[in-house]
Amino acid sequence: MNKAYKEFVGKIVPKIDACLDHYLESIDCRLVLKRAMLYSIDAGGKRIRPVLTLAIVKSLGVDLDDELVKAASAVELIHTYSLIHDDLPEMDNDDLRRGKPTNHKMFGQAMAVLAGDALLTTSFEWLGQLAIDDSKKLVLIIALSKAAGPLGMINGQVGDIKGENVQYNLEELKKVHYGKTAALLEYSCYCGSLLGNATEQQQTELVEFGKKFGLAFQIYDDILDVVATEEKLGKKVHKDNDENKNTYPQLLGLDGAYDALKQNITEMQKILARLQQLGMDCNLLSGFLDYFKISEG
Ligand code: GRG
Repeated sequence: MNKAYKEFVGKIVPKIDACLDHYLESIDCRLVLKRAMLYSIDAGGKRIRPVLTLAIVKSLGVDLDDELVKAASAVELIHTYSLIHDDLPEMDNDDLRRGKPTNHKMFGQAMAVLAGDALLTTSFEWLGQLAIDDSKKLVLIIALSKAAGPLGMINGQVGDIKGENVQYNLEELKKVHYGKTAALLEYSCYCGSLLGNATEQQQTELVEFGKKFGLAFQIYDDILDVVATEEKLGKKVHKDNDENKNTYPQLLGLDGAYDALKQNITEMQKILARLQQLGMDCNLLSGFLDYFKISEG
């Protein structure tokens, strides 16, 4: 495990957690709504999206402060809303998430929908309130809207639902994975490049890194659904197969899925090498590649 990455995660995740809790606690709304929002926010997520943003900002030589932590954490609200809605009976119908009862199991379906809606809208409020340059704020708000909306995550989810019992080809599957998973991770890298004042060339590479990381992240998620246990994942396994979902193992076989994952990892390593040549210290960012434990295959 990359030491710089481990130390960074150990220090930054508690700050992200505290930021999320502090601002959500301060909202003057019905207590049950606040509890439902905080339940899923505090349910043990890895915070990989804000961590990625902040790792990029730091690697670009900018000191992290509370405002930057808030800027980076806005995407976590959207990620959490997407999981709450994805778990609903009308979508994936899951009872367990991160080893705990899903939001609608705790608060009922109506409150789960509303808690998700509230997290989604609060995310944009946070970005709008940031004490950073107005033009940067606007660019971030548009980028996050695109990543989370019908050009990104929502489109991916529709592709996922419409793909049940329909065989996608690799290009079609990549598009679904891009929307479902990579769009938010790509945004996280874009956000980091903007807040860290990356050059245009660095920004292009960082956005590509996010896209590849996101695709690898979803391929790995597909693989885990086949090879991992419910205990390890904190959610049901083998669901993709049971629901006839389009996944990398279903399309390419398990070995083919591992090969695709390895190819993405190699491409990410090449991007990091190019970023290093562009003057960025990529030691911390290389730690994100350790997330994929391909030896399990
Ligand atoms: C319902 C609008 C709407 C969108 C749902 C993102 C998504 C679209 C559904 C969630 C289920 C899923 C397979 C998402 C793919 C991305 C993924 C692997 C999410 C899990 O992300 P982690 O591992 O979660 O970062 P933690 O628990 O660490 O926060």
